[in-house]
Amino acid sequence: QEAHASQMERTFIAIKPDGVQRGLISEIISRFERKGFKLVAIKLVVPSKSFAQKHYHDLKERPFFNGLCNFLSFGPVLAMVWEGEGVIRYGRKLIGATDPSKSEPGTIRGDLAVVVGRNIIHGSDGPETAKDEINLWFKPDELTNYTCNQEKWVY
Ligand code: 3AN
Repeated sequence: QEAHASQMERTFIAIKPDGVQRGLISEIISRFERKGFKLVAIKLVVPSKSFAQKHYHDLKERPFFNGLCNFLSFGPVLAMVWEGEGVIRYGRKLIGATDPSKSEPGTIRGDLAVVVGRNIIHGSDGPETAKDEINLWFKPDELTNYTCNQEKWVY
């Protein structure tokens, strides 16, 4: 059991300005918490447009890139790092499909969002992007390391 404690997988999760302003922070955090994942970093930030462009650099050729970056930098974003076994892939599952009109009920987007341009949450799509996004949004000393008793009953 001890082996799990130090090198657990991490992912970057962000509640976008629409999710923050619609009052969905606690709803979204509670879904990750209840699953058994562990919050290791969190902060509320207003990204600049150039920061948003860095975050979404993979999408720079897409027609919606400019609107997407304006949207992300419109207001506070809740940036988080969550930790747990399989958290990258399962985090995506909790979030649901990119287009909320296609995401299943029971997922965050399926339950709480309607259109793709306002899909309330971001989650890293793989181990490399998780690493890059955590490094982009957080300084090393903003990431915590701790064990909590709850984990003894999750793993
Ligand atoms: P995901 O957020 O599910 O990883 P990506 O990486 O394909 O999906 O897209 C990143 C973001 O770009 C989405 N969260 C969404 O806000 C926006 N986006 C994706 N497709 C479209 C689209 N067709 N029109 C407008 N915005 C889009």
